[in-house]
Order: sequence, then C-alpha cells, then structure tokens
Amino acid sequence: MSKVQGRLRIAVQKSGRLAERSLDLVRDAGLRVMKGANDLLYRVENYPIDLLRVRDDDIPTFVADGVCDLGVVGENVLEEARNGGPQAEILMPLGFGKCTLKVATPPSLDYAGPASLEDRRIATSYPRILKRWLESRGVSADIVTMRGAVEVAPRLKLAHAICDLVSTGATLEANGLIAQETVFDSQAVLIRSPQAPEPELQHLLDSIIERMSGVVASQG
Ligand code: PRT
Ligand code: ZN
Repeated sequence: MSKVQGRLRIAVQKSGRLAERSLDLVRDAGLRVMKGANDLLYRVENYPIDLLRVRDDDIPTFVADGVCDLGVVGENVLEEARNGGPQAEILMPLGFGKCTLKVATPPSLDYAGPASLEDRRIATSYPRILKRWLESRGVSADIVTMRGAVEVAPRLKLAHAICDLVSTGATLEANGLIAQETVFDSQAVLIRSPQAPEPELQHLLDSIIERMSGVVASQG
C-alpha cells in the first residue's frame, strides 16, 4: 500500500477493544466519517483524510513507514513492535484502553520475586517486552510465544507462568492465576509518522492533532 496523493491517512483498529473509542476520537475532533465502498477505508467527508481500518498489530508499521500519518494503537502493541528502525512518535496518551502487562503464576509455583522465574517457561503474546523486562531483572527464562489463550498455558503444562494483559483481573482469577509483577502499563496512544506529509497537508495534520489534543484534555 502506498500513499494517496493529496490525502492524509489515519490508522485505526478495525474491530476490537479500541475500535469504537478510536472512531469517537476522530469524530469528536470534527471529522465526518463516511463508511467507504470497502471495509478497509473510511473517507472523511469534510477534509482530505482517509481512515485505514486494520488489525492493531499492523498500525505501528504503517505509521513508522509513513503509509499512514497518524494512528491510534495500544502502547503495548507499539512497544512490542519496536525494532531499532524508524519509529512512530507517541503524541499523547488517549485515556482509554487501559491495561497492564503482568506476570502471573499458578499457586503451584512458589513465587518469591523475579528470580523464581529463572529457567522457567513463560507464555506470552509479548515476547519482546517480556524479554527486555527479564533482562532488566537479570533473569533467564524460556519465552513461549502464543497468539492467544495465554491464560490456559499453565493448566495445559505448556508453561510455568504467563505474561499477559490484565484489565479487570477476571481472566486471571477464572484461570486460578495470581498476578505477581507489572511488566508494562499501557493505554491507547496517538502516534505520528516520522515521515512528514506532503507540504500542503502539514497544516491540516497539525490542526487535527491540535483538535484531538483538545478532545482528550476535555475528557480529563
Ligand atoms: O484484531 P486485532 O488484532 O486488531 O485485535 P486484538 O485481538 O489483537 O486486540 P484487542 O481488540 O483484544 O485489544 C486491543 C488493545 O486493547 C490491546 O492491545 C490493549 O492495548 C487494549 N486492552 C485493554 C486489552 C485489554 N484491556 C484486555 N483486557 N487487550 C486485551 N485484553 C485481554 C487480555 O489479553 C486477557 O485475555 O483481556 C483479557 C483480560 O481481561 P480481564 O478484564 O479479564 O483482566
Ligand atoms: Zn492484534
């Protein structure tokens, strides 16, 4: 996918926990969103802007590469995508999608701090964030990457512990797991591409950011 001349692009999650609130932010900033002919692209009626609706995992790359000028994504997803290359810049936290990446263990594991994870297997969907955290604690453990259903890994003996997102804690509780460590605090963030837009769109981009910032501030 490449840029369409003369239009800005904002990447938002197509469906999922951030989808509705992301659209609300765009609308509250004064953009009139029209459902497009296809599901991937919504057009903004009153400005030369398109919304690109994708999996949240694709948003950091689209914004880093300049395919999209702005994006709304969980900071956890952005952090996991960090790879040393050019990166999207965080403009502001958005106050929704709050959650915490936590290490949790079954009662059978005698937990007395990060050292208890030494040489254990830990299942997670966030292997890079977990790896950095383990290194910062001087712990060496095996990381098992799972795309979903991380919380069942200990019961299935796939892992000794997990590292997963928690919001209410109900999932951990339902699976008999105990939260032990906070690895990363997250919420949805507005991100901007390191690539400048076409010069004639710069002013529009700045004013959209300004208005989104006003929306977020008013929600305090
Ligand atoms: O399809 P796509 O790839 O776009 O979506 P997705 O399935 O990857 O993500 P989605 O929609 O589930 O979540 C999008 C973002 O919402 C995440 O990246 C987080 O930034 C944020 N978020 C906030 C959460 C949660 N809260 C959350 N509770 N993401 C996931 N969860 C899951 C968690 O993984 C666990 O399975 O909810 C369960 C725990 O919830 P509690 O309430 O039981 O603690
Ligand atoms: Zn995803």
